[in-house]
Amino acid sequence: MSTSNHSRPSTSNTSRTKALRDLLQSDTVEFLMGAHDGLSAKIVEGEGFRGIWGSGFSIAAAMGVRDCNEASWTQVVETCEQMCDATRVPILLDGDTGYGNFNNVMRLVRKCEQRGIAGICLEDKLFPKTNSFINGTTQLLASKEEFCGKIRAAKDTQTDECFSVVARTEGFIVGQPLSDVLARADAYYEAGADAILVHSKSRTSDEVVAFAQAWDRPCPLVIVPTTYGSTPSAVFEDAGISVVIWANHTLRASVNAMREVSRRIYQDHSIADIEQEVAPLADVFQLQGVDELLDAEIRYLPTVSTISQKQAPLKEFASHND
Ligand code: SPV
Ligand code: MG
Repeated sequence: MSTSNHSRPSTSNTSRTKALRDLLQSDTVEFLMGAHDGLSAKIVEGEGFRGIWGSGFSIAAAMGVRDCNEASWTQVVETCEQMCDATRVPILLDGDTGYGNFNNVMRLVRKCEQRGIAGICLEDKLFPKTNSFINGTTQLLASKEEFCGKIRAAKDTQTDECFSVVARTEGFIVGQPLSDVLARADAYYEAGADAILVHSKSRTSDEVVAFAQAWDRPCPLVIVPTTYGSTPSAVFEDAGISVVIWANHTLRASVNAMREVSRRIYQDHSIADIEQEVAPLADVFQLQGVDELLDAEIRYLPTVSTISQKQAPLKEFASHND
């Protein structure tokens, strides 16, 4: 066993689950930022976010597929594991419907715990789900009873007591009235949910604020204000919302950036004018942790002369960044 004290500090799974639970139960409003791969997760963490939303929509889009369970659950969990490996903050995985019935949920929770994922959000639609903003009127909800079984199965399966199960109701998405949405959330709380995510596709925050005002259970509320993003966060805080998820903005920012750079290089047949506008290689090396490798080379390679030709360019670019 190595006695080195130079190794990268790690964050144990337990401290991440505790960190997510603390965010959910915080007295002030907290924010999770969506990410879809190791790089975006690292960038989100680097900008100060204390937790990450493993967005199903964004992970699917990054794979070039629809947010309709076209990506398999193992692909999603593997992607989320890469995000965990790249960061130390907790990740709440968007687990959609749990990819099947209660039994699939149980296996999903086991795998999430094994991979260092701090919590999972399950939604009360039918598998295969469709993104909430696609043709919502044709979307079907699971029965309250069936979904409660999934929540109970998830809670009974987790081995880390701080692993969080967030129950997401899509009642407003399919046009249910407030009373029905509240009844669903109430049942999910009784089934053991650690928080309720109440989703809405309204252009205003009225639905979720009305929900929050009527919610009298000691159970945190989570929202995803993608369509009502112009609402100031103070409104959410005043309404008693615990966690706000900015779900998909890293993915959408990357779409614009990749399209623009591809368009210009295609038109110009040159990269000359673009160089100053893209991230320097040294920046990417830093995000990849090349410094750590250079440090390890000094400790583990017998002599500098043994550094392979393949590794040498990394050193060169890294030092140009100084
Ligand atoms: C996601 O990010 O995958 C979500 C949030 O579920 S939303 O797309 O806004 O429904
Ligand atoms: Mg989703």
